Amino acid sequence: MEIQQKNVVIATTAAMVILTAFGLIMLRRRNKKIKSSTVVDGNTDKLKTLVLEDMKPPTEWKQVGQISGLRIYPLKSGRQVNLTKADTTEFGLKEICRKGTLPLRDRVFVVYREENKKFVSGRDYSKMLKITVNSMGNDSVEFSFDKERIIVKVPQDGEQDNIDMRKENIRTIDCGDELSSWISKILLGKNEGLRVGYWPDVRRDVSQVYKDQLEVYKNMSNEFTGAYSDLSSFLIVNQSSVDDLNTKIGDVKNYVTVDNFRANIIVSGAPPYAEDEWKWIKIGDKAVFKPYKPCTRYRQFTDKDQRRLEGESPVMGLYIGLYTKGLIKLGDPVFVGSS
Ligand SMILES: *[C@@H]1O[C@H](CO)[C@@H](O)[C@H](O)[C@H]1NC(C)=O
Ligand SMILES: *[C@@H]1O[C@H](CO)[C@@H](O)[C@H](O)[C@H]1NC(C)=O
Ligand SMILES: *[C@@H]1O[C@H](CO)[C@@H](O)[C@H](O)[C@H]1NC(C)=O
Ligand SMILES: *[C@H]1O[C@H](CO)[C@@H](O)[C@H](O)[C@H]1NC(C)=O
Repeated sequence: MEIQQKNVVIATTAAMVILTAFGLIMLRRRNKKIKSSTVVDGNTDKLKTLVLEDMKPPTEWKQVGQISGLRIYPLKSGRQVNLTKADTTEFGLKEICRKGTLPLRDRVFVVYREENKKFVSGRDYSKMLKITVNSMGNDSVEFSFDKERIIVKVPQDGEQDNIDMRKENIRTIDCGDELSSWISKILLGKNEGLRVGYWPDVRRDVSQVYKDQLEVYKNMSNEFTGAYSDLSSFLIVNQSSVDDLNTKIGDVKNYVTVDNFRANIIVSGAPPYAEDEWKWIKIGDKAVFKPYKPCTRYRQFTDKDQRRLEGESPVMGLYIGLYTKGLIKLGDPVFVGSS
């Protein structure tokens, strides 16, 4: 989802940043669950982000609802794929499929402009929302739009490029001329201009470019970034919050659905906006997630630091990062805990 970025880095906070980074380095490491890849360095321009070892999940949980939807968007801004069960990975949800079939993952394909490497989204070309990606065998995917389709081999390695995604430069592997010309024809009506990139499984680094966010959202971490998702590997939305929003919208013609938020996990049976209070989330009997930031849309902030950062952007849903892996499926109980 779009995060409205406000540049609020203030020179006078520099000393605080250094102190905070120092304090975090001093924090005791514990509870090693998933190996950290966060690099700590002496560069004061970068904020050291929390690592999983620094976090401690609760031991007691309370059920607040159950999973009513699981979605991935293999192409950023493309059509959603509904799943009934999914694997949780450090970069987001992954399809569980037959052996020998390439599992689809969340937002691993991205479209960008050839000339300046800037990514494009459904805001630029609404047709993107109807582009479907299907897995074809063990190493290929099919892209389709209406009756147009193309099958391409997913690049395993190959030359990496940097694409420009808002404040970040993110690495990508080009998917080749054929797909480039196919997508350019669909979206631009000509043979070239756009390229498609594939995720090379590298961890993004938000410690410098999103320093403003990190200063306010203390539980945000490099390890919670996804592939080409906006900021987070997982977005969870409570169905009842969407229902509640619709009662405020009033006019049925303008009703929104949970699909408008392009979330990965949809929870039913929780009170409206209860996500705000969720410090930790467990799904099923194993997967544990750390919520760290509201997704800004549709509701206003009361906290003054959040307000300074997000402006008047309303909230719907929560960005959460993976702490303990586990399979999750429709109907699984959702628990919250605090610590
Ligand atoms: C996914 O499920 C939702 C309902 O939960 C439905 O509206 C939508 O059409 C489905 N999408 C696809 C691509 O099957
Ligand atoms: C896909 O399967 C073919 C044989 O069907 C095999 O030669 C190839 O190595 C496999 N590729 C991957 C990426 O597993
Ligand atoms: C970070 O998480 C802890 C619980 O693990 C919570 O008490 C704290 O309020 C969170 N901090 C922020 C800024 O959200
Ligand atoms: C959202 O929270 C309310 C309050 O518990 C709950 O009644 C509702 O079931 C939740 N909705 C979802 C989708 O979990």
